[in-house]
Amino acid sequence: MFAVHLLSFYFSKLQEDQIKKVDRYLYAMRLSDDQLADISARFRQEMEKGLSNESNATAAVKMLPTHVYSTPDGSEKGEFLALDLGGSKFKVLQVKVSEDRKGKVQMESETFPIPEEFLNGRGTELFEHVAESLKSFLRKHHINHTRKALGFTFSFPCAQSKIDEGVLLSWSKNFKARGVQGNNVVQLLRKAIQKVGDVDVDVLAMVNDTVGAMMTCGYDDQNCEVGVIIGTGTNACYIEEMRHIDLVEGDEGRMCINTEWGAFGDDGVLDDFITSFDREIDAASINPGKQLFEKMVSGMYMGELVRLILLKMAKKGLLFRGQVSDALRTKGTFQTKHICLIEQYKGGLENTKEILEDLGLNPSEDDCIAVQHVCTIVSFRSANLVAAALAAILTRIRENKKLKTLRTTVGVDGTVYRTHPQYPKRLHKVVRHLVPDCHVRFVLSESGSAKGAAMVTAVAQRLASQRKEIDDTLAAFALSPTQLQEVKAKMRVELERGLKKDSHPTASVKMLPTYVYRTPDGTERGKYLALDLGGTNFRVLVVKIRTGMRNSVRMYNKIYAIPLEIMQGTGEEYNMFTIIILYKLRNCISDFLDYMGMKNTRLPLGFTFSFPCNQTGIDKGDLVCWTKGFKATECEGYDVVDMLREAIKRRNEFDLDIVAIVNDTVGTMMTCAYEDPKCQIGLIAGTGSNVCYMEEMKNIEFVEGDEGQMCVNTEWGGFGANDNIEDIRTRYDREVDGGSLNPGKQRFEKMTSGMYLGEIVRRILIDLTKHGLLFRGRITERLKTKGIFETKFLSQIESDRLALLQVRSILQHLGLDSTCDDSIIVKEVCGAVSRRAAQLCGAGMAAVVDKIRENRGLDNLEITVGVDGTLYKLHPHFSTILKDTVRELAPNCKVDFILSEDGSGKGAALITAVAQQHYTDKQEPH
Ligand code: 0WK
Ligand code: 0WK
Ligand code: BGC
Ligand code: BGC
Repeated sequence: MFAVHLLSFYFSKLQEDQIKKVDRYLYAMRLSDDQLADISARFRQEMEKGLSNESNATAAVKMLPTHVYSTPDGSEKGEFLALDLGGSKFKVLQVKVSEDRKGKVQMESETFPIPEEFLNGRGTELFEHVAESLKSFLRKHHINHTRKALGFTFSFPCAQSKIDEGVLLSWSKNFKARGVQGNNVVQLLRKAIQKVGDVDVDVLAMVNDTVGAMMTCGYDDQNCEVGVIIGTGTNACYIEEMRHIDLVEGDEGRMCINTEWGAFGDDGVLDDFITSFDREIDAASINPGKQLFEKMVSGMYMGELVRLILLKMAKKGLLFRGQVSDALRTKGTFQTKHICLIEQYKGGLENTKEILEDLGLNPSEDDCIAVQHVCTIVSFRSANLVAAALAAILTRIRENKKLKTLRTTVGVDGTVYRTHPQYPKRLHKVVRHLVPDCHVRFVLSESGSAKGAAMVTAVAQRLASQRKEIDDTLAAFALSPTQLQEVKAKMRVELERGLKKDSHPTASVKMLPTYVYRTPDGTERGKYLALDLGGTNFRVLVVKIRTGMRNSVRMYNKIYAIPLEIMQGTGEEYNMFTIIILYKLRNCISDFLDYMGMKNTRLPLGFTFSFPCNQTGIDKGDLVCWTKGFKATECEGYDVVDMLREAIKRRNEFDLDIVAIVNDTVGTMMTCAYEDPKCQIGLIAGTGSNVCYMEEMKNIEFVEGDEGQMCVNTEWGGFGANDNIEDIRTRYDREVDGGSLNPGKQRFEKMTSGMYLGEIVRRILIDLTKHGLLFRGRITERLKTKGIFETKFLSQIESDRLALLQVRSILQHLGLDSTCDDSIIVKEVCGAVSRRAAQLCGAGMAAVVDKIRENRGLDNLEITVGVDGTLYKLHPHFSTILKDTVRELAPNCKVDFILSEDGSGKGAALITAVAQQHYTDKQEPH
């Protein structure tokens, strides 16, 4: 017994010496806790560099967005194909994910070789080899009968702007096929599959193997938010907060980041830890200066590191009595699998002896102990370095979550971690030592990353089908240039029909005469009262005009809201005007005249009345029909001016001289023409939608006289009443029309104006929610509430400056609990609806300006449009899209748009002034 103790003491002493010898020789590879903490801190900084916009381009650790937003949530299901390329084995797999988690995931896989010539040959050949392997797998497993979704695990650094795209930044490990770097590998794969033919698959997602590993482990452990590969290469991914990922838009939620930590140190930050052996490895590699961290850690290089160390120590006589063999001099003869054998507790030394003899060496016992320790130092350094980098990631997650203690799971894969006898234990130990405030569960990814790739593909498939449903829904709102041309042509036909004597009465675009024969010429002057009814607000104004054009108009106004019950008053005759006017107008005017000390002056009044009126004179107009939110009974068909006069007379508190009734488009045109004489068109894109323009009297067949011009109020809101735009009206338009105060009427208006756009959006959102595409499929009472989605929300939601977060708060405010994806979809729906509205107005306007151009027999027309209305004013894109559409559809017209700063009240006053002049001129015989 004593002898045994003596022997083992003698032996351990021996061992000790060898170990010390190696420790001295490789002291640079033995990293202390402080050094590891330092490396961890450096990696932390590299992560931040990679995440920030400013420094990403020069960052060594690229922190690549993966467009994977969450780990599996159990809703994944279906049959998928997966390709796993880039690790030590190239695999093709079929993955069946059953609905109920209990059913687990069935997988069939086959490993295919990658001949050397494809690793270094032309990229297209490599991908054709992959496609051929896929084809033979499908044949062998009789899977080729239905189109299958495919997830592609591609274990190299790729820049991804979406889940099914990946531009290879640089090859690593032993791959360097030509013509791939800088290209979209998903496209290369799709092309190769097409070329090979007879492979019916949809490549829906591309993931890095770290992401695959994380998702695979995440399927069984929801806490898994980190994926680590320690195999041929090494890398890690983790779930980061979107607000920290500058490269991707949006601050909401989280996304998985592929760190590509293999490149840590490529910018020199690890130089003080890189030994001469590492430099040698790097210099002899296919990508010198690149992937320095990987070359200190991963399986492709660990064996070679040991060989170089043994070779050097042998040459220094520290090993094998200075004997060196050809095999030991030859690159790649000593592999990482040898290290795994050598470091086995049981039989490690025997394995060492055998392996060294296979390398043509004749090792002594000491040599074997020394070689075993060299392997330990090399593999231990690898585990330490991985632990240091992983500790940085774990600390970041803990801080992102503002937690004292983090509980999380790390999914791991790779042959080094799988096959090295001590590696996992060492890694776990050092990690827990470096970050004691992180309780980490390490899970080995049993089935490789394919399962994870299938999960990502399942989510991508769900998102893709959702995307398709949303695209199909919104496709109806995407008008093609041809369709817009047709709308322009049809609008032109209706303009003509409205002007023609025989078709005017039945025309859908009413083309109402306004008895305004010219735009202002600067001779107007005087003091006028103006009323402005029909837009968002009711305004009463006093306008002072001094002769001369620029800045010679003074205005004072007060704004009043019109209560709904008045807008849609029912019961005894004339009640609407009576109440509103008397109270509002009287109070305002008397209050104003008091303020101005002009109590008993009788001022001429211009009345902007923004509804279709059949005028027979400047101060005579029968209301054709209410539009927008108005529906007061007993008014349609009656002369509006008479009704107003009647209402005022009833109270007899003050007297008004109503000289003109004006449509808001005309008021707007006049207001703007006062600034720009080329302004001959008035456009309202507000609660309602309408346009007026100066038409040649000779074309207005139902009004006496062929000389000069008259402004025509087109009332294009009625366009479509004769079903000529049913081809572009969607079912949402019909629903909104059906739910409106005037079904069947104002169809064009209901596709273009502020009163209705929000409602169209709401109905689309309901539909998408019904299909489970939004708001988790829950249709809340709020969402069912008509009119809650006011058009102003479109303008806010579509503002570029608004982050998704703010979109969410608007939806929150509407009582719609939404996710980040929901906000993106809502923003898209708003965009589709408002874009169509602007395009339709553009097409209508193109018809008007081209008509004016032809009226004047011009090849080219220069003209200005005066515009008003909250939609045009407040919506971030409406005006631009409208202008672009006019430019495209009426290329021979140079059309300027000027905003009416002062509203149509000023225009009404100018018209009143012109009307008065006209009137007095008629009185005084020249
Ligand atoms: C198995 C995974 C694969 C990954 C590989 C890494 O399925 O995606 O690339 O692990 O380990 P390696 O094979 O390089 O040792
Ligand atoms: C302001 C004008 C008014 C017009 C309104 C239209 O002064 O006459 O009706 O614009 O815009 P809305 O208020 O309907 O958005
Ligand atoms: C690649 C990574 C990959 C890792 C593990 C590295 O060489 O750059 O994308 O995740 O190997 O396979
Ligand atoms: C009315 C027009 C008005 C337009 C803009 C439409 O509903 O019919 O007269 O110009 O709204 O306010």
